[in-house]
Amino acid sequence: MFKKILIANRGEIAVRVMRACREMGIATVAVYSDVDRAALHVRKSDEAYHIGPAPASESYLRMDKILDVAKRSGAEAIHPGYGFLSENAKFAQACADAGVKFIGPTPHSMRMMGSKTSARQEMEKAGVPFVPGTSRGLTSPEEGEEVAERVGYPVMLKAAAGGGGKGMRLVHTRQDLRSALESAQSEAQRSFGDSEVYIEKAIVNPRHIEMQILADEHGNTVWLGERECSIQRRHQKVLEEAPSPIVDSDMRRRMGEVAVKAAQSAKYTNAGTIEFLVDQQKNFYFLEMNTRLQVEHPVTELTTGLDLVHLQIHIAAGEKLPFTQSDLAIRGHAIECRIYAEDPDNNYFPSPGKITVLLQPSGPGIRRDSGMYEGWNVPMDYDPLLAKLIGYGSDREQAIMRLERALYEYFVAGIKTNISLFQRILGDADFRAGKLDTGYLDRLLAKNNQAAAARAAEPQIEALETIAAIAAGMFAVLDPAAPVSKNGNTGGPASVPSNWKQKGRSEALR
Ligand code: MV4
Repeated sequence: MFKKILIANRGEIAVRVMRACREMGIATVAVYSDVDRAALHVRKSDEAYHIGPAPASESYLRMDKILDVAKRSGAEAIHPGYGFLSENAKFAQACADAGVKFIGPTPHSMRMMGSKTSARQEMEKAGVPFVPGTSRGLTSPEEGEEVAERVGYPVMLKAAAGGGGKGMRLVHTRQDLRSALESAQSEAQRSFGDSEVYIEKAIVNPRHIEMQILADEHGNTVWLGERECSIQRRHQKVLEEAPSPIVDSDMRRRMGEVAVKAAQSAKYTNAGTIEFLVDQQKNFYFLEMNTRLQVEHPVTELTTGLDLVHLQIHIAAGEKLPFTQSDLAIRGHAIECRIYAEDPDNNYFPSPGKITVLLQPSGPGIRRDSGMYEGWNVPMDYDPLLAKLIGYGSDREQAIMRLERALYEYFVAGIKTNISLFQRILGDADFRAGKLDTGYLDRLLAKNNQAAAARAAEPQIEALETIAAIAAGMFAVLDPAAPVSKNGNTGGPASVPSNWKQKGRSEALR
């Protein structure tokens, strides 16, 4: 087993990985940039090395600097976390060349799953269902038109080197296909240096459900249950839960077996996730594979009772999985809220700055994976994820109640956060009914914006009513022939001034 591990990341995930290391008696090495000198992951580590200025390109993405720290500190392994170099095959290879164990899959698996078309070709061979369409880039507009006729409109054009929604085009009719294909290819060339674009039938209002898998280096692969990740804003997940409200045990087993087949076709090792699109009839289609530990892994940990980071480290140390598929069971329900330093009243723009007061929730069923502390300066240079708040219960209702209670306890001053967004989501009828799809959050925010616009208009409406009432009162007084009801009202809107005002005025002016 390793004696020392370097965590090539920052924020909440670096703290999370360090916790697993400390529990295993493994020393930890942190790396940090100028703005992270006082960051929590630096404070929690046994050793810390400065690796450069704030920009990730000069610090957390600098493979040479990170490998140099591994050598100087004597770290035998590197955990990449998520983001940064976690899915960089060149980095995984550089670790292997330097004799440092990369805690994750091999460069081969990463490369195979990194290109959306090579991944689809592998799935085709493995018999894994993927969205009808091509598994290679289109070679001509005519080919695109032929496939679109076969699978049926609407279709989705996607960049092979893309991901996370970049380089995607939804096309509804044949007339629009050629121009959409040209613009998708030129955008792909500009954004990814690779103009390859393939075509799929568009799944309307899909759910995004992903399956966690775990594989050791001795050919054993298991599935650990699914996560519902449909609540996203601009392709960024906001709230995730396990299990999915619509997956029953039979569907779970089928998705799990497909995910294991996909992982085995890539000779995958360590923790990975197969993303599926699920249509309204609950058919599921391979979308892509994530070759890293994901932000939302805690909801799987809570519903399986496993520690995925412990298991990643044991696998990287060459050990066999300590269980088989039949040993595993899903129990209870977990929901994760991603707490971002963003201003919900200003289009969710990042809200960096000093955290002047921080009151954090705890209590029954609450897990908090946090990278912040009172007095810390949230930098503007990185993803604004501050912490993950996870509620666990014996069922979905209890998880929701506990999370609502915990959000009520959360108090962060000095910066803005999106905590209020979760209070809206958890209280929303569609959310409680499990009626989710990738458009859910856009619809909720539009609903809230309409309500906010109506509230904003209210003062004007009240002002207009008051003006109308005054005008009516003045008219009644100035025109004695106007009908006046017995209580002195002139029959105007309900907000007409009260009787005594009316009476007083009419006496005085007569
Ligand atoms: C799709 C799709 C519908 N039909 N492909 C978005 C990012 C990338 N992961 C794939 N995405 C989609 N691919 C077909 N054939 C809808 C989406 C999609 C989406 C997928 C998962 C999570 C959120 C999403 C938000 C918008 C669109």
